[in-house]
Amino acid sequence: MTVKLTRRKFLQSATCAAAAVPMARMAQAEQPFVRQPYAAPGSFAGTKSVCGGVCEMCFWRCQLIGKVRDGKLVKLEGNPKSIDNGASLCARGNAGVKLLYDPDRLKYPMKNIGKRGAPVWKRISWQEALDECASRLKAIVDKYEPQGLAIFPHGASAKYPMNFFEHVVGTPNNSEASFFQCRGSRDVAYIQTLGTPAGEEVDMPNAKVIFMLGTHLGENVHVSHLKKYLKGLENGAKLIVVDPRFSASAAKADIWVQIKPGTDTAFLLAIMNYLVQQKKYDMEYVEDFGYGFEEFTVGIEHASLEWAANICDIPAKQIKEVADMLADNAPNVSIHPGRHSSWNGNDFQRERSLACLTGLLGAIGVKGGFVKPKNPKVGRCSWPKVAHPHEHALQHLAEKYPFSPPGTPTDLIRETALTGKPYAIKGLIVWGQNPIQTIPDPALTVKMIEQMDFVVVCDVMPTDITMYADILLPESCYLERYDYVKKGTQWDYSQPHQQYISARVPMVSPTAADHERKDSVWIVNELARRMGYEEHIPAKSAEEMVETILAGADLSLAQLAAEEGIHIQPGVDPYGTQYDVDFNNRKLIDAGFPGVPTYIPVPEPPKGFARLVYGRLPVHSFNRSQNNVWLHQEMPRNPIWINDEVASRLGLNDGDEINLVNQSGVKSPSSSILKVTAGIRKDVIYTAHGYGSKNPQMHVAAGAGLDDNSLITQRAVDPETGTHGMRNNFVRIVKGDTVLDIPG
Ligand SMILES: Nc1nc2c(c(=O)[nH]1)N[C@H]1C(S)=C(S)[C@@H](COP(=O)(O)OP(=O)(O)OC[C@H]3O[C@@H](n4cnc5c(=O)[nH]c(N)nc54)[C@H](O)[C@@H]3O)O[C@H]1N2
Ligand SMILES: Nc1nc2c(c(=O)[nH]1)N[C@H]1C(S)=C(S)[C@@H](COP(=O)(O)OP(=O)(O)OC[C@H]3O[C@@H](n4cnc5c(=O)[nH]c(N)nc54)[C@H](O)[C@@H]3O)O[C@H]1N2
Ligand code: SF4
Ligand SMILES: [Mo]
Repeated sequence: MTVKLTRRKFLQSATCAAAAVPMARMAQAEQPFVRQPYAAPGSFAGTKSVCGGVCEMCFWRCQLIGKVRDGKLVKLEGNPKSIDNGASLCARGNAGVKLLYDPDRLKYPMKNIGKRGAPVWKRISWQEALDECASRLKAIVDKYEPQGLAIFPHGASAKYPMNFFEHVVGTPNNSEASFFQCRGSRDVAYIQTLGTPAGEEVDMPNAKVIFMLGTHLGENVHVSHLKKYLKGLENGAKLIVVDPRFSASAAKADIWVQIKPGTDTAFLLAIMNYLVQQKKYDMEYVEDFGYGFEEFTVGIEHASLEWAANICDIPAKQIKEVADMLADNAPNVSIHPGRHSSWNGNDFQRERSLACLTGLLGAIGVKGGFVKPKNPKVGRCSWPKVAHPHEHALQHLAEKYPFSPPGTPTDLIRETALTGKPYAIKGLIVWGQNPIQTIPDPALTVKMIEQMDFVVVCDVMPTDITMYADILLPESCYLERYDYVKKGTQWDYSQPHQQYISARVPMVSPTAADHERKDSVWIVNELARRMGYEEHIPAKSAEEMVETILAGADLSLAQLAAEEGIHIQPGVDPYGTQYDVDFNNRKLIDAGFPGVPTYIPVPEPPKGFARLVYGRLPVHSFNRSQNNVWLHQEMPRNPIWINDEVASRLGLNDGDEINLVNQSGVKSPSSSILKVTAGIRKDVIYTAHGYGSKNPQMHVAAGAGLDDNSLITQRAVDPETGTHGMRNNFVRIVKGDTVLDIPG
């Protein structure tokens, strides 16, 4: 079956994955999407278009224009000048208006006069908030040295504070969710194999085959990336999707491999061994650019089709079919590197296998392959690096995880804080991250927080982490502030190559009578002054910071405004850059790890349990959009997917109210509804991340749906990178007071 889809049809099927599937059982099991009507936005007559905005409902940062009337934003649209997202925004991007005007948003600095976790808030002035933050943080640095502080940042506005605390104050304990709970193991594995981080740089519009392993594009929505994918399908690319679940992408696949979770590396090794044995790999590319190929072939020769079929619980002939389809269309194949790669704690090996497969097929620097475009150069505006003697801290990290992504593994920070060894961590700064819902083992995170002398949280919404702050700082949101520039290249290289530069500028005034929100540059500068670091301040304001970055590209905010918010310039031909492929990596061997990609088995579900797996919904961003009323109305609770045969044996029905309890007896604090479907393996239970806030101040989101993270109490730390595998947790179903075993 060749898939040809119009954009509308694709987006329909993206939100309702099984709609187009010729499987009677599947179609029966699907629940129609329930749409509740919401108030029509009214007329846009009399609005003024403001260009130059950049979305941050997720981190793809699409370029916006806003329709503004009487100083109020009434609608967001894609900037038609964009050569990235174009005039399109996703549902979440559109709903940014509702974040801006969410009545639950943080408005004033607040002090917790109750307990951490059970706060009683008292409104305080910025003066008081900053004085207290500065003196408490300074006291910790004086007593415990800079490594006595830890920062958990995420997002554009967190860069400035992160650099301040790392470069100037000197703490090495900095853990970004985007690395340690997301893409860290992918990027490091690609660096160790191809010498460059992966990005999601595959030329899907020009591919003959698109190969995706647990990447559920369509539910995972990044507008320009989705457009690339769609263009590839429209151009006739064949699609291979490896996923234990019938995802939005599996619904469009020519081959859907319903793999047993955690076994993907065995699958990839068997494909590569078959290609080598059958001499179906790109010998010329391997000869010219491969290193350690001999050892590699020996190291994977045990990986027969039957061996992998047995481990992965799929037919051997399907593995052969996949390998043949890749070889027959090489080198014009997109081996998608994935994005969220923290799965089971054997993730570095899987990502390295993906990179080796890319090299084996010669799918590098060619149409349809792994192609890294050159981004335009811009200037820098960062805190200067001030020398700090924290070698012992760094040594601790280097010894434990030699292939760690930038920053410090979250678990290492928690462990260090809880044991006080090799040093005490007594101050915590959280900026744009919600560790209670995004770091495995939330109870351990709470313990770490409890032993802190001081906790400051800067956020826009009262999400769960804010309940643990001593001082809570309200930041202006992405529609009210200047911050970092967005740069990139055109996504579809069938056009003349182009690059773009845009900057985030406010769509509406950041000040209003009903609140006192400030941007991160202002907040951090005020802190820096009070902590005695004034001389290092790199920019007086967020606006000045943006001007400095733009000046590096001979641009200015005025110039950008004159160019409708986006500067476009000729790009560099992205094809032709080839990368060496390290099939047998010496550095890994020297550090005591296998040089050749290796399958490491992961724990199996105990009898009566299924593996808990989670992913994205098109209408939510991580957990940050839970309280957004438009998005909430699209999907008020997260359906819990269960196999239809399992459901029928347990007497469960679609729409049943259920809960989950995990292997350690931890039950989710709030319940959700069951989705009975043939589109999931019997040994897996799946739900979407980003529900079930416990903060009563989130009037839309509190208690709505089930929080996947509450059940992720067992973490699997990737031995090479220190990133956090989160899918080695196992659950049973709770209906009423009865706990139901999952039949084997
Ligand atoms: N709408 C929306 N889009 C987003 C985001 C968002 O919050 N909302 N977040 C963005 C971010 S930061 C990220 S990192 C990405 C995340 O999106 P992706 O990187 O695409 O996906 P994951 O969340 O890792 O994976 C979910 C898929 O993996 C499958 N899966 C689970 N276990 C296994 C396994 O062992 N093997 C295989 N082969 N598949 C498995 C699941 O069934 C599911 O379909 O999405 C991005 N896009
Ligand atoms: N259980 C589980 N854990 C996960 C994942 C999962 O699927 N399941 N996914 C992982 C992945 S791929 C990722 S990328 C991470 C994401 O992890 P996080 O970064 O923790 O998640 P977000 O939902 O982006 O929200 C973080 C916080 O930022 C706040 N925020 C939003 N905008 C702003 C702003 O402008 N300024 C400030 N100061 N704060 C703001 C939000 O209100 C929220 O409290 O989670 C990872 N952890
Ligand atoms: S993909 Fe959607 S949420 Fe993410 S930046 Fe683009 S419009 Fe915003
Ligand atoms: Mo992510």
